[in-house]
Amino acid sequence: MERKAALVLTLALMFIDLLTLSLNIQQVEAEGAIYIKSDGSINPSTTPIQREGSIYTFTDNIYETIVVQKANVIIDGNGYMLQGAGSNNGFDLVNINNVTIRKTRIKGFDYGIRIYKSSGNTVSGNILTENNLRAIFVSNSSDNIISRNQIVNNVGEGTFLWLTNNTVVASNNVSNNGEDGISIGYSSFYNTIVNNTVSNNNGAGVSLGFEISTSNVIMGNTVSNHYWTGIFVESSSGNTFYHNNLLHNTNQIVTIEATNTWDNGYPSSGNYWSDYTGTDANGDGIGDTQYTIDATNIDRYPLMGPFNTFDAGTWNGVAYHVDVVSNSTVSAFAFNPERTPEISFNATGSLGTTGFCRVSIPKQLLKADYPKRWLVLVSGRMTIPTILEDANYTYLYLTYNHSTKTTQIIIQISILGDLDGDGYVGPIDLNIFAANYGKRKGQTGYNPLADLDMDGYIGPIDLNIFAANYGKTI
Ligand SMILES: [Ca+2]
Ligand SMILES: [Ca+2]
Ligand SMILES: [Ca+2]
Repeated sequence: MERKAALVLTLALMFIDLLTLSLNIQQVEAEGAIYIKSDGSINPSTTPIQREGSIYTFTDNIYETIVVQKANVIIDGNGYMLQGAGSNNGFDLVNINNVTIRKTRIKGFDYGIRIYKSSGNTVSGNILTENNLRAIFVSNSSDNIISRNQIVNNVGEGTFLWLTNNTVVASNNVSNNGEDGISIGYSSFYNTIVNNTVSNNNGAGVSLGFEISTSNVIMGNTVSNHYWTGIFVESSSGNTFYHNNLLHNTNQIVTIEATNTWDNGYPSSGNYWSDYTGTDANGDGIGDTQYTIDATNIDRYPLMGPFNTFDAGTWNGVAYHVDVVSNSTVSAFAFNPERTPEISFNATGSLGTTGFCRVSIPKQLLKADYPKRWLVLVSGRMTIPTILEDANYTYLYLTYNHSTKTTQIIIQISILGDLDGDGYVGPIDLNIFAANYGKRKGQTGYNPLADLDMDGYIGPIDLNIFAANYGKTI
């Protein structure tokens, strides 16, 4: 009994010790912190931050926690450092909305940025390194945006969403962190994890675990080179993963007691898995056999090459992307909306191999309706692509040979009958058409571009179409 009483006493003393310690820490933290106060003032006023209206700009490095108590402000690190001594939070946002934190190098805290019970905040264009627990920690919050940050070389996790909804994590580089790269946990719903580069983290690249998280969408991310696993899912079902590239992870995925969706239907497709061994006999860029994770987790439409997405500009207030799935390295993407609208990009690959690409073009951006059609130029040669469609996209599939030169691919809208591709149906086209007239597919002189109804014969039907379009421009 004595021993037990002594133990209880010891524990009680330890508890009081811990309590005192934590109170002290809180006091120290409060004394050392910098406040952007609800009245807009900065405390202490000697802090190297310049205020201009609602914009607060660093004028030097800062070595204390910044507690943001004012809503609707922008805090611009201006490339300076916010550096801690290995504890506390860098930026602390509690019960505060519509704050933007940008262009700050945040280093050496427990949490580089903590967002708690807050919404409408944006964290963008920051560099977060060497933070101990989580570089960015969003909890009990909704409708925040974490975009275009470098979240690299942190001791703990990259980004953690905890009890958090409707938050977008987009276009970040989340690499070389000591634990998980991007984590979604503890009942987090309707978040979108999109277009991030996630590589070489010591935990999982993307993790959905710790209690049920559902209705999250994970798309367009490249998750590569994880020693343990690219994706980890535990007890979280009803999430959707598609258009991700899973490259060279020891385990591409570890899933425990979870059922999730791994594709976006056909022809939109699923993910690219670097260990997929299937083939594509029907030439649509999608493997002919499914990628099976386990009995309830199946990617029905695995891609035959990595997924790339490109910015095609903002038109009438809508931001458009063109996606290219290809076994080539794709570069120099451009969208030109001029008179003959076109998309162009370069493709390179190993000499002597066959390249393919599958280009997904939003119909709202570019559409070829009869009597117009898609025209593809591969290194200047006209090619007719295989075309698939769904409600929102046209998918163009084409193949070519990789050579020592870069293959330039141009996708244009053409008018039927414009056989020389100058955007006008005129005398030159008539000469070409006349030379091709009467030819069948397989015969010398059969020009698929002159077979305007694509029935395998260049004859009277084609002549009628040609005549109807004569003199027209695109
Ligand atoms: Ca196929
Ligand atoms: Ca022409
Ligand atoms: Ca024909």
